[in-house]
Amino acid sequence: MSERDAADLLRDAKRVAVFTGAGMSAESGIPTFRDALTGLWSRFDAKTLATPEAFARDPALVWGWYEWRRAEVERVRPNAAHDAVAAIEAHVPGTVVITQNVDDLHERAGSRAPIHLHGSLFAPRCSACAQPAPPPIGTAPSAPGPGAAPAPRTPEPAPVTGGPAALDGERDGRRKPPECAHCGAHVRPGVVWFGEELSTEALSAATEAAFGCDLLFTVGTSGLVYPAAEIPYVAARSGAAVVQINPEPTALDAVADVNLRGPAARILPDLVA
Ligand code: BJW
Ligand code: ZN
Repeated sequence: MSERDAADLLRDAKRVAVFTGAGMSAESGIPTFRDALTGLWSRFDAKTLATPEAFARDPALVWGWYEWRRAEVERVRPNAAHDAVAAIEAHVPGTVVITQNVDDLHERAGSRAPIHLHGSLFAPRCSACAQPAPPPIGTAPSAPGPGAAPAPRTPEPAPVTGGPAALDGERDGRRKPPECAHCGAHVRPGVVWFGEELSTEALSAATEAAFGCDLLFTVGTSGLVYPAAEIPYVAARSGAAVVQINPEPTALDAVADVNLRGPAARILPDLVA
């Protein structure tokens, strides 16, 4: 099946779900995780930065890394794929956007209430009492230096030496996390790390949307991370058509009725044109 078939499916759909991953934001300039040369996990070690154990071991390293990523997201704009998703929402009432992304680019493109399965860079909370904390303001550190992770294939961004980022005990992109106003414990990034449970509310809402849709787009995700990667299977099992948009083959190829190979910012706008 072709792009034309996918556009026909969209035209006839009554309830659409759009399941997105890091590839959705790639053309805004935000790196994916697993792309071989440019993915975050090719430059940084997930175990050292994206687990609860990492935060317990070195909170300043982990907080600094997420602050750097938050600042990168703040510097970029939604791309044509985010705009196209917002256009689908505008044309097909009841469309649900389910994202694994921790950026806010869907919201900034006009999507109303995307479900953030893996949390958000903009919703920090207390690591002990879970109270939400105010989003940090001000400059962010550069990416962590050699203490953070090996850089097997590409060089890391240069570590900060001196300047404003060296204030408050910072070095190599480290930044001391704020303290919770309620209990004094460290504030942590509001994202879902490996080995952590997803929000029950978010996962239930996503599962319900996948179960109830007649068309699901899976866009820019490798489909390797569970339980999020179940979502297209839930849709397929309930009888929905599944359309995948990705320049590369993925683990979700088999569940997709239509595989459109190409960048999201080119293919999605064509479907809604
Ligand atoms: C383009 C493009 C363009 C490029 N256009 N496309 C079952 C089997 C095996 C393992 C497990 C399992 N169930 C659970 C696990 C363990 C684990 C897991 O899945 N591990 C696997 C990796 C092996 N899962 C967990 O740990 C989860 N928790 C859990 O299971 O808890 C259980 C529990 C129960 C009870 C008590 C306690 C616990 C949590 C997973 C959390 C994932 N977190 C991260 C980091 C978030 C914070 C942060 O941002 O730092 O989420 S990891 C990372 O992967 C991030 C992403 O959301 C997620 C998915 O990545 P995504 O979006 O697919 O990106 P990539 O890079 O993989 O793919 C990008 C794609 O884009 C590629 O295909 C490109 O081709 C494409 N692309 N340019 C379109 N222009
Ligand atoms: Zn607290």
